[in-house]
Amino acid sequence: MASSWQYNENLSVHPFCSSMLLSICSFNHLPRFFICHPLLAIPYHVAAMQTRDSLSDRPSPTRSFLDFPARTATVHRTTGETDVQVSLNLDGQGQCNAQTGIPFLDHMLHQIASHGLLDLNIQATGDIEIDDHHTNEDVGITLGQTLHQALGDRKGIVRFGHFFAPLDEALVQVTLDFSGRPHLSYGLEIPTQRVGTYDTQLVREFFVAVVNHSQMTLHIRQLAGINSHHIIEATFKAFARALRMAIEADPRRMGMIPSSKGVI
Ligand SMILES: [Mn+2]
Repeated sequence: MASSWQYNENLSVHPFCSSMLLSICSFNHLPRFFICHPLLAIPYHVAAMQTRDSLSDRPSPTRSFLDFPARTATVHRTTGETDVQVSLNLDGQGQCNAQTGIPFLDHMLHQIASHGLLDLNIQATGDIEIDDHHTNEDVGITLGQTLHQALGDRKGIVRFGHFFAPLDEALVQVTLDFSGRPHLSYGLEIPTQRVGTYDTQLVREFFVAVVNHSQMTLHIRQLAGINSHHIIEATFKAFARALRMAIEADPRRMGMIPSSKGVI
């Protein structure tokens, strides 16, 4: 198994430095190391950065570190109301191509990809001449299905994730768990009916759909916020970062399902 953070033996450093460097590269202990050894940290930091730069062309650090099989999924879902195709790479680089016909939803999907470090391609057509409800919901359903498929049996993942995201005056906390038990606790109080042309009631509908089809437990708490755009965008950013935490590898869980029951 190749590690993108593996120790580079070509660096000329003292053996003690080498062992420290290995720890830094493998387990990302740099902040603690700075605190314990402020005068010694700089050369290690430089060496670590050189190592990282020499490996920077690697496509996916998380995946290679864990040796996960490819964690990708594509779902094409067609109904009488919508046609939605979602392709997802959990170990991506934040690339997003979202064309749902709902510009504000596209903006939020970009937040999920960018801050979740997912690669996301979402193409949707739907009956938006009625309103955005069906397309918004079906994008959420299909995204939830791709998440569920790409995660598979959940072996080796952290499983839980949480994040507080500020956006100016808005502050939103998201906590989630890939528990296998769909649940949404939705605590947003969005002060306006619309953001642009987007009906703000559709935020809840989107997350209901994602939760039910990814089998995720999701709690959303709004701690502050005045502007509707800020509140919603902070929510999607917090969701993305919490998602990123939950789907990343737990090196001590390698090959194991993160549940005391042995199954999720
Ligand atoms: Mn925005």
